Amino acid sequence: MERQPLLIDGQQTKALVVMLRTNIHDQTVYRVRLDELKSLIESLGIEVVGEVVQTRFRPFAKYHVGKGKVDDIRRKVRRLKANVVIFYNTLKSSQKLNLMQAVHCDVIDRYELTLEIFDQMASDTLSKLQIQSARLEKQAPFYKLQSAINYQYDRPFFRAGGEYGFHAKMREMTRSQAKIDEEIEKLMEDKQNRIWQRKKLGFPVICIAGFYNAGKTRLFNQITGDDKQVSNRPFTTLSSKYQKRYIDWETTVLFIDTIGFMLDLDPRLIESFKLNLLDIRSSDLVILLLDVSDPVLNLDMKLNEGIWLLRDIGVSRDRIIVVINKADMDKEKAETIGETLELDSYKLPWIVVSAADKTNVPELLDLISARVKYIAENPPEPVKLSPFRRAETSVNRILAEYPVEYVKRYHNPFHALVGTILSQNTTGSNRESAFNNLDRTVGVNPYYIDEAQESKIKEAIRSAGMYNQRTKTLKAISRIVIEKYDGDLNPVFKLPFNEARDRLMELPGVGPKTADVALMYVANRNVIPVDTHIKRVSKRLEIVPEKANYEEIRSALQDAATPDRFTEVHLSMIKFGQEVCKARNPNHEECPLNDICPLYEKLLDEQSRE
Ligand SMILES: Nc1nc2c(ncn2[C@@H]2O[C@H](COP(=O)(O)OP(=O)(O)OP(=O)(O)O)[C@@H](O)[C@H]2O)c(=O)[nH]1
Ligand code: SF4
Ligand SMILES: [Mg+2]
Repeated sequence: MERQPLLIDGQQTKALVVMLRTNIHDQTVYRVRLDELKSLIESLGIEVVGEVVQTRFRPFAKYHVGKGKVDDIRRKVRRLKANVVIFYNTLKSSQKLNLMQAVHCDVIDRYELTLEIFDQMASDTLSKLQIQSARLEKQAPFYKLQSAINYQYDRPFFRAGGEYGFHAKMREMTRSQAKIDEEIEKLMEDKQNRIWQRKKLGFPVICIAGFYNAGKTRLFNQITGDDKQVSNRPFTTLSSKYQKRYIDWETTVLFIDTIGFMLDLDPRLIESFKLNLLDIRSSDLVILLLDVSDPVLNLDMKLNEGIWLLRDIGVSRDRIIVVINKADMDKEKAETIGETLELDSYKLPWIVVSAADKTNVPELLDLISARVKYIAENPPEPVKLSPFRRAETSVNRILAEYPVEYVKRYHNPFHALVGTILSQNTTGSNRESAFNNLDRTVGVNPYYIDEAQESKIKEAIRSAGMYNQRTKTLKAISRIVIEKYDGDLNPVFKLPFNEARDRLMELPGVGPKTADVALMYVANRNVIPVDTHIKRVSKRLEIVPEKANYEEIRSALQDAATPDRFTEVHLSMIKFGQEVCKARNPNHEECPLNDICPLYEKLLDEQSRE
């Protein structure tokens, strides 16, 4: 399908591309990257009218490129009648704004361009929401800056419109961002559960991954008999597709077709599309698909970047099969490509196929079947360390080293709430004795607590500390539970997870942790509640950034474990935090995670410098 040209103010969009080449010795690779950018731009129907490349090992603060280059860009924009400047490099909001003022036209970077392509290709709700969220996140600082200097520039990328009321726009953006993130959260949970359900079926999962346009979907269709959309436009597939296929009497596998990679993949895109990447990570085997018709230099870069990307996502080398596709397009090159790329030296199984005329497709299936059997007998070591995998490695080790036997503590929702409220900032045994006293002398029931004298409750829960405040909270909760829920919280616990959580958090003294703990214990909901130990451990191990909030920690940990182990993760991490990674005097030397702990590494560094 031909792309209709994109229009700005009724004129066809003409782009000037700009790159700051930071490796002064690089004479060829930057060309491949720039050409890829151009073909991405052209896929949107935009004409590329010229390019500007500057070589400098570090970007300039004001415009990313130097002032002289900016003059050059402005002159070229005027002469070539360009109406958008597209940077290969990622721009800061201030740089984008300075550039727009200096060159008098729209300026975007490759990240925004990719989001524009994704936006046009997205057909399912989750992809659309993920793109909207990524866009808003990128635009917010820009609008803030624009608003701050009261500069009225009325044309965000490709969307001409009337005057922008910046403050109204900011408010609207913040509101929609929160709403979108909430919807994504719901869909993510759904999808994660489906991944887990699929795993439980027990079929080996084979994911077809690789760069956009390599022919992943065409191969997927060829193998499974499906009819998913294939096209030569980049990123035709944004959300994963699944299909079972019988290979031989011993092997039935589930194939997954996924989102394509691009060179220099921006980590923010990885973050936005982490659910698709979860599909890749949770697969037993990953096909890294390449297109033989690409120039050899591109193929070589894609092969190496592909292996690294898979490693970052968490796929060990033993799980990778390299498949070179489109053999029908250049048979001669296809025959020698193994040698040209020195594929044997990678020590990965590889094969050349054609999804179009089925060349070697049966052989590929045989290879898959053999690898599935091999991996079943020789399960590969999990990938050692990468930022993407830190969470998973840490969680797995903590689970292995600090097992906790799960004893279902509460069966009754109200008991769970009261127990959790009593447990805040106190030890397990103090909580237990306060709870038992309360049950014996008053009764852990909203009606009894509502009627009881405050002094009686205080006396009963004294051992947990903060008894004045806690008594008030328990009384207030009991009243609401009686008035709003006729004394019975059971129906609330049967609501969909997010709704149940919202209802519980409306109760006084109930924050996300208390709600999550209650939902986990009573309703067996798949959630990892984050307490103070888990928060500390997650930050020290850099599973999350220092400023991460409750939701970010919960989400990072839940991504790192399968839902059947969420409760264990919660309990084991607390045990690890209490026994080893303590708030004061953590036992770094004895810690089984010290080889992957950034905090420990920093401490050792400091010691060696002293
Ligand atoms: N000649 C030839 N063309 C192929 C072959 N496999 C795929 N193609 C073509 O390559 C283009 C991209 O194919 P897709 O299957 O959509 O590629 P993809 O990897 O799924 O791409 P994205 O979903 O965008 O990441 C289409 O025009 C296909 O018809 C092949 O074996 N031979
Ligand atoms: S090395 Fe120290 S800081 Fe790091 S996880 Fe272990 S105990 Fe905690
Ligand atoms: Mg596809």
